[in-house]
Amino acid sequence: MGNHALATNSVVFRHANLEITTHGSDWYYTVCAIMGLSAILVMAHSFTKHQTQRFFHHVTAVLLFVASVSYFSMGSNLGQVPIPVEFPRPGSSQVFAAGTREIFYVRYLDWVVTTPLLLVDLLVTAGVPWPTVIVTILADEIMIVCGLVGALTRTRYKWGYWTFGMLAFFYVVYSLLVHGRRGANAFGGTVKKTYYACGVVLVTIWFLYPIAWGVSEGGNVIHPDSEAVFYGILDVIAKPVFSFILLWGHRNIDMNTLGVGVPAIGQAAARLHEDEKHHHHHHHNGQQAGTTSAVQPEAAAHINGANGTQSTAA
Ligand code: RET
Repeated sequence: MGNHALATNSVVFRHANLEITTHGSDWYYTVCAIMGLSAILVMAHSFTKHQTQRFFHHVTAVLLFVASVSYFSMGSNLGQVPIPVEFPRPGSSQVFAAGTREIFYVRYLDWVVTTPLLLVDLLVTAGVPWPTVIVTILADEIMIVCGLVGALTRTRYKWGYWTFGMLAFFYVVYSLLVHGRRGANAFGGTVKKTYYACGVVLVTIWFLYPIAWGVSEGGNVIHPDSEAVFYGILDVIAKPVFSFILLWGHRNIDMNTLGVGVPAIGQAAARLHEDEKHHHHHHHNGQQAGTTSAVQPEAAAHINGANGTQSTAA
């Protein structure tokens, strides 16, 4: 059973002179499988957590599924468009003056959905306030759209988009280094450790993307098969590896501490009834509960009484 994707999809739209080969296709399908299996593992693991404690599992599973679909597209030689190159490089053994290069715009559709989710994973871990999260995500979206438009541009003006993208990227990094770090330091403990571990992976790996772009869509230096390997390795570290470190770090963090404990259906009503029954002899046990350092004792008593995982009242 060989890989016939290239031949089958050669009839879909137009094709560049310089395209992935079956090797590139095989590799893209391999990464597609890694992303898909990781997503399934994350979903399976989410069932070991209480219903209210699955926020990061769900965000992470979604971004892994989206990446899997994007890699399916690229393995199938779809989600691409031929673009004339700025530098044909006649002497190059990699791109040999092919003239048009295959640009996978589907890569950017993936990133425009998944990079904000990765930022949510990291910034919400540090308890960063939502207005800051939204502004950081906006900068991230600008960065990705600049990368897309630049990749579709034939002339040297493509580097203008790359430069604007870099400016937006610096804001994202600034936000992680300043706002995120401040939040993580305020929590200390496991939250801080997890934020720093994942933050270092994210910032170092993300810095390599503009370089990959510079030698692929930008400068037309490396073959689309090499581009597949370059981006593929980055994506496996930026998504599955990053996610596993993050979720491992979250094994002992209470979602209510971070404000993303999702109430089970009917729980709010149940809590109301409980409160009405017990309001005569209210227990102020928030301090002793230990896991809810970020909430006021009053609020902590309510949360502990209702979420079923660490009820010390009753
Ligand atoms: C572009 C070109 C414009 C300048 C910059 C870029 C950065 C892209 C990044 C992408 C990250 C992607 C991830 C994917 C996960 O699988 C758009 C290449 C700065 C940082 C993390």
